[in-house]
Amino acid sequence: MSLHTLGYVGFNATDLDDWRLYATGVLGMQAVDQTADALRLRMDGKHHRFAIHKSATPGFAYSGWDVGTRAELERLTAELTALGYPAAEGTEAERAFRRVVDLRVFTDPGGNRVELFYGQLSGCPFTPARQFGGFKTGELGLGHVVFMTRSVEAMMAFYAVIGLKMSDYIFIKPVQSMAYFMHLNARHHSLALLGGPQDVFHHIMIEANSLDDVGMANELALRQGRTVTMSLGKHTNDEVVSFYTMTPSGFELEYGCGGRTIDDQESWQVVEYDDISFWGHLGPLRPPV
Ligand code: MBD
Ligand code: FE
Repeated sequence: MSLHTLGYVGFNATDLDDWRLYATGVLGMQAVDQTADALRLRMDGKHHRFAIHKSATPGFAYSGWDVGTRAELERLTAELTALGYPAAEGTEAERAFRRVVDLRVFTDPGGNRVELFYGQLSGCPFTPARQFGGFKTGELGLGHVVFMTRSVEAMMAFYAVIGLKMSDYIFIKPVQSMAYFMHLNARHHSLALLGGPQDVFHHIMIEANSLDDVGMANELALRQGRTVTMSLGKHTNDEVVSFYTMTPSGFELEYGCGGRTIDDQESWQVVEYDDISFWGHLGPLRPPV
């Protein structure tokens, strides 16, 4: 299996101070630095995993995929270019801000900015803002991103080039649409696609090492007055116990623990589930009544 991982993400927001309060006070992240333009947040020994950019239009900005080496960056760039997805070179300012050796910038079929990179600065001391047992990252990457899209087939073909393979499907009855879960390392899914009427970012998931930290984050979210969009629950496919809150960027963040891994790609069976959760996760995808 490839060692490609979801390495960093960028989001837009009108209020960086609110994002810092949320990330440090609820999620357990460390604020690395904040300027008038951007807030960078650390989750582990990587320089930062989240960058929040000041913008009048809040929402998703980019996903950054660590492809390991310059040779792999060149190979994937050639393959995507041949498929009709031309690359832009990352600028010197982008390399410096992201603390990577090099990056290429693409646009996926849904119109989302995608960055492939290698050489993210690591070995940085992680000092969370509160007592916290850390995030599950490393060879699993930082978590998963989920897009709603009108172009499921084209999106799957694009991300397949980067190495994403099908894990399983869930037909989500309340919204009458299929969700596709894909992996590119042992994390059950680093990307999911939800068929739907528009191309829009749905949620990002990050994984704590312990259930206590998920329970604590749930309490702190409520104490901070954050909107819990899906209650605590356990997913069927990846077995993650999680809850969802609305971020200051206007999309949801799933905060979980206990995800199963795909350790043997050869023997993995792709199956379809008929519900997203064994229990809980009451909200739009699992209506309480
Ligand atoms: C997930 O991570 C998820 O967000 C949903 C909706 C279903 C299964 C796993
Ligand atoms: Fe999720």
